[in-house]
Formats: sequence, C-alpha cells, structure tokens
Amino acid sequence: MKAETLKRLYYQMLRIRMIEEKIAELYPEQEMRCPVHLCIGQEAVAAGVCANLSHDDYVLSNHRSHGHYLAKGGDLKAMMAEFYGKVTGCSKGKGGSMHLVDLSVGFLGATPIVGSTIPIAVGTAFGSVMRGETRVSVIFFGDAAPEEGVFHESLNFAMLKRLPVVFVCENNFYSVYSPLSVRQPEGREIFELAKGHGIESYQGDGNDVVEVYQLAERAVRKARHGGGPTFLEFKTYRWREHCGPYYDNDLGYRAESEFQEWRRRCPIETLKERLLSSGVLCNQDIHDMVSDLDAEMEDAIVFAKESPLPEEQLLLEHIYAP
Ligand SMILES: Cc1ncc(C[n+]2csc(CCOP(=O)(O)OP(=O)(O)O)c2C)c(N)n1
Ligand SMILES: [Mg+2]
Repeated sequence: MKAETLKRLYYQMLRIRMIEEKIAELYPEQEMRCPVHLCIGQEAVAAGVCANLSHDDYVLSNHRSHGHYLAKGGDLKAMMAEFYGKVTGCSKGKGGSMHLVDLSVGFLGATPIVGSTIPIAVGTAFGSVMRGETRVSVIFFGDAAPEEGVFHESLNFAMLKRLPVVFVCENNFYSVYSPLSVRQPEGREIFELAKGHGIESYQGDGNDVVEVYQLAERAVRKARHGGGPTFLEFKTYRWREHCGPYYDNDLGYRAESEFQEWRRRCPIETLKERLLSSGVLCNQDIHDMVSDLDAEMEDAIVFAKESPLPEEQLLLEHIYAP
C-alpha cells in the first residue's frame, strides 16, 4: 500500500480518536446535553472504509456514528455545535450526537433506531441506479442490527436488484450489556447470514485498518461497476461504556482481561509502530499532526460554545428546509 494512503489512514484514525477523547473530557461539564456513543477502539472501520469513497458517495449510520461522519468529511464545527444543542449544529441543534448529517459530503444521516438506516441506504442505492449515477452507498451498523427483520428485507432487495451498496457490520460483540451469546445462535457468524441472501460476504479484522481498507476497496469498486452489493463484517471492540464518556468494566458484563486484550490491539498504536519502524512517519510528523488537530478541535469547541441556541420557532421546522 502507498505510503500516502497509510499516512492518511493514520491521520484519520488519530483525528477521530482525539476528537472523541476531547468529547469524553468535556462531557462531565454537562454542557453537552445529548447522549454520546463513543467509537474509541473502533476507528479503523470508519477510516478504512471511508478512505475508499468519493465525495459523491453516500454514507448512512447508526447511534455510534461520530467516526463515520468525520471519516466521510462531515464538518467538525457543525458536529460539535450539534452536541451542544446549538443552532449552528448539523441538525440545527435539535438532534444531538445520534442525528448527525452533512449532506454536502454525502453523509445522509444517522439515527439510533437499531437497523432503521439499512433500508434507507438500500433505497439511496436504488435511486442512484435509477438516475444512472455511479454513486456507492455504504451503511454502517452494529452486531445487533441483524436481529431486526428489516435487515433481511434490505439484504434481499439489494441482492435482487444488484444494488451498489456496501453493508458494513461493526461486530463489537455486545448490544449494550448483552453479549452475542445471549442473542444469536452459537457458532453462527454474522457474515454467513448475508451469504444466505446470495451476497458476497467477508469477515475481517476491524482493528487492522489496512485489512479494512483492502476489503472495502474491493467492495466499493465492485459496487461502482455494477457488480452489486457486498457484506463486510469487521470484528472490533468498544473501549468505553455503551453510552457516555466513562469506562464500565466494573459492571461485570464483560471481562477486564477481554478489554485489556483488545486495548493492546489498539488500531492506532499498531499502525503507528508500523509506520515509525518503516520510516513512513517520524515522531516529529506525529507531533505536528497532534498540534494541528489540537488547534482544529479548539476552534470547533469555541465555535460550538459561543453559538446561540435555536429560537423557539425552529422547533416545528424541518431541519433540511432551506
Ligand atoms: C429497535 C431498537 N431496539 C433497541 C434500541 C436500544 N438500543 C440502542 S443502541 C443498542 C445496541 C445496539 O448494539 P449494536 O448494534 O451492536 O451497536 P453498538 O452499540 O454495539 O455499537 C440498543 C439495543 C434501539 N435504539 N432500537
Ligand atoms: Mg455491538
């Protein structure tokens, strides 16, 4: 893989991580009043998939969408302002962290109803085909979404019409506090479900950004050239609590040793070591990236905090209204 691509992937993951750590740091001030589902630990999936997309491609997501929004090029200031409920937010302050949207970069939206955005992504892919466009639609969802009926309806229709959609399942093994073992039959892999619908399907290491990138590259190229849908399942791990800025391993629903094992496999540290040892990056490069990102975040936070709250009359207005 080209050095430039590796650097870009590293920067993208680092950016997502630093922004989310900043959110976690500021959250206890209680000025952000929306729930936040952080993707710290899962950055490689967002970065590796979105690095293959063009500006015109579409992305939809779920409740854990910050990384997807940022990796697709969503505006950081509008995202931070949204968290603070400000009118300058990407959903005009009415949606919060679970309703990110940036139509200008093809991030069509995220909603927290599990599975709900999967048919929308399939619909946008259908629309692209009907209009003769070569756009690809990507839908990110978690390991709980395949438990919703609409997941199967969507996969069926996507395959029937050979639509340009890439299904990306981030399997972090838990739905809130429930492990896969109490929700899905033992021994059945999620990506096998997609094969049941006749969809080409792969399982990959979601903490290896290069593997994510390469699997997504193939899937996106195939979709763009009329080859139809692909399903990608990436195994990864959420480090912090399901919702909120803290750690919650003390609750006992998952083993500390399991968490430590995944933490040791940090997608960002792993790539950093590789890039430093191969000379693609030096410590000064990383230092410069961190300073740039610090400055960018500082600007976004000032913007968010200083922006006004929405006026009352906006309550009943459609957020996409011009
Ligand atoms: C239809 C529906 N059922 C239940 C919920 C409550 N809920 C919110 S997030 C979540 C967990 C989803 O787990 P997963 O899809 O694995 O995503 P993760 O949180 O692990 O990233 C649940 C059950 C919901 N939002 N929508
Ligand atoms: Mg999950």
